[in-house]
Amino acid sequence: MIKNVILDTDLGSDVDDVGALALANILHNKKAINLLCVTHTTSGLYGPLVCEAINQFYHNDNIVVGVHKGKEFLKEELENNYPIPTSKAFPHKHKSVEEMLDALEVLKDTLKKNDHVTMIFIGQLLNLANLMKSEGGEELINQKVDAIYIMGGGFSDITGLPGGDQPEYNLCTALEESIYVINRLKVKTVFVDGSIGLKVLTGARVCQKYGDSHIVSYAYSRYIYREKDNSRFSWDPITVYAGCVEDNLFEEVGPGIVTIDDKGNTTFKENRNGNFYVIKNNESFDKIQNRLDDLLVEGK
Ligand SMILES: [Ca+2]
Repeated sequence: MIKNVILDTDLGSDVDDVGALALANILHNKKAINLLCVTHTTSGLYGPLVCEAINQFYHNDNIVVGVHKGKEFLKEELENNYPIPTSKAFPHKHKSVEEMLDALEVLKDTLKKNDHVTMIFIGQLLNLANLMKSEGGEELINQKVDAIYIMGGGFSDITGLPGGDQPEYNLCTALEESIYVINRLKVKTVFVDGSIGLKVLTGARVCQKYGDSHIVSYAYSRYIYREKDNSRFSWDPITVYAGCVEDNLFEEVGPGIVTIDDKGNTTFKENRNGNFYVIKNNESFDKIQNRLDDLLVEGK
């Protein structure tokens, strides 16, 4: 059975969300997953339009993008960078975020209509916290969600890698929500520590091959912190891959219990009654990079 997937992103502040959403569309088109919907978690005005543009680029403009309509969060961050030019260069369904549906409604509606859902979070956990705090939201998750994948936390004791920053960016930029979510989640939850993403640079091959005709290439080659070959660290593409594809690239260590302190530092302790897992790479970083770049290049 192919996985039903919901992808929640903070696309806009970093460009690897573009590669991650492209990957989700590519896996959907290969019928490896069923991408049910996309939700966007910041108050950025252009990130959600780029999400729609990516879906449309891959002929999936029927996949709904919901936007965060709660308290204002990271509104202006780095929008001049790649989201504005990319949203102007590629067509998308809506003219502005005001016209788009509320992420909370999209999440609830999608969960009500589907079973065995995998939710993947590659930004802050605002939409997930809002869903859990809403009436019936937690029950919906417990009934409908098989697993949650989160790009977040630092677990260098498990990955064996340096660079798993503590406190980690995604969790500590919306700390109240992260603590709320981590303390209450009862379904299987898998953390992807940023240290693996830091070892894997992707995007160069798609940029080299397609130039500005390709939305991934267009965004990556305009991102302010890109590498010289237009590649970027792969935190989010790795999280999407690990959440969608069951193969031997990654291993889920666990079960156990994850705790988060009031500064956002995370700890994992093995416990057979726990519901948390942490990702560890099983294959070389070169192999992971090649697999992700192969998909990005083949996908179009
Ligand atoms: Ca992200």
